[in-house]
Amino acid sequence: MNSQCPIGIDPMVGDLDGETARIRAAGPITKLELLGVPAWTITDHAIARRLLTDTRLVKDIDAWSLWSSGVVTREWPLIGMIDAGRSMFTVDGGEHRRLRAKTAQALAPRRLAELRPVIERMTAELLDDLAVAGAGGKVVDLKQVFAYPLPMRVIGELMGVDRADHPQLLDWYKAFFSVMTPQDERLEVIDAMDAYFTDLVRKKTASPGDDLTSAFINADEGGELLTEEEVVGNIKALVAAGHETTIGLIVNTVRALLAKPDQLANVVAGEIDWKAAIEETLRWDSPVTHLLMRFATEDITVGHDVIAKGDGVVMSYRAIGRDTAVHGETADDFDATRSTVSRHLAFGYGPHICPGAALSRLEAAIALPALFARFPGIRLAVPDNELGNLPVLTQNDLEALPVTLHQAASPPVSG
Ligand code: PLO
Repeated sequence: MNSQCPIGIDPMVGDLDGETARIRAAGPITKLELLGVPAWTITDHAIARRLLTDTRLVKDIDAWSLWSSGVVTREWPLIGMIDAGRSMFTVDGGEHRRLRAKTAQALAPRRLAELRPVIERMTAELLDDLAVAGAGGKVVDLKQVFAYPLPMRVIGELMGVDRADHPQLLDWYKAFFSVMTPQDERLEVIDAMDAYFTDLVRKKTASPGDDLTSAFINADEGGELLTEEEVVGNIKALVAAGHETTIGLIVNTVRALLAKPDQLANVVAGEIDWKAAIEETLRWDSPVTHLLMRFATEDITVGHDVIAKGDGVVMSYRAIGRDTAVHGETADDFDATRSTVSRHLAFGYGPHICPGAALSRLEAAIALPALFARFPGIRLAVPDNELGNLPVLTQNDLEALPVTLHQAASPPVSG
């Protein structure tokens, strides 16, 4: 039983591998302390799968006893991750299916095929920017110049968000996720984002476009109209989830490969599929560290522990990816040739499984080969162990990824 001493999570993310190991060592189900608030977490692949399809766990924050009793309030820095408005992210059952239906259509493989050339063009543009920023062997932050803007451009295109607004949105999300942001500021950012997306919905109501925002607003034949709150909630969820996590996927894959030149060489030579390298990153260095949160509507027994009615349950996806029962004793190593690369839960499981999984895989599968084809000499500019994580508790992404694009030009040979 682990319920006695919750494991504190370092909000500065000073040693993520150490922390992942520590919570795994505490058992398949254990208690975390998230900035002062206790919650169960799952680190075991099989248990996670079981609970992610258990209808006794729900997303509705009102089922959380610490919230309904007023112990947790809007002052808690992580509240925005849970009290996020009504959307496909926060409801279950039939209502959830209704709110999610159009997203599934919009992100279906056939529709994604149409997006491919658009993503290729965006990638090529950003690689041009990267070439300029890193010209002459200068150290350049690959995250800032390449990985950070790309996913917002893609999801922005899909949702009908103006390119001119992307820098503002990215700033807001950065402040929203960072533990460094004072809570009063974070609450203002949340209000500003709500106002922004409400305004977007009203504009698209007045003049619809060929985008998912307009599709949410307009009921199709036999379809039921979503309320404005639901449309806004869905858009907020898709823009947030559609960019932040994919930045992490691109950054973490580049980092893994630059730190493992042998595997990178095999990927570039076509001996290892790009797909395998991307799946292995999802497993080994999952862009989502902890997913907050589900709540028990009745007591749920898991092994020797009982998740009591009203308790909160986190899925620690990065730890789940290191489950030795699934991936063997080498689970802590990045190995794109392992047979279990695809057996991860980085996109979740069950009814809430990530509706954007195929889109994020597509973005990574376009961006990464293009990057390494254009800059075959790309190298880390600092040792791997000096790369620092963003101070974000739930998301796994680097603060910066300094690289050089070309090996330094050799000095001119004199004589
Ligand atoms: C971000 C703030 C938004 O206003 C509401 C919202 C909805 C969906 C959430 C997202 C927030 C944070 C990132 C999440 C996303 C769903 C999937 C994504 C949790 C809270 C992941 C897995 O990281």
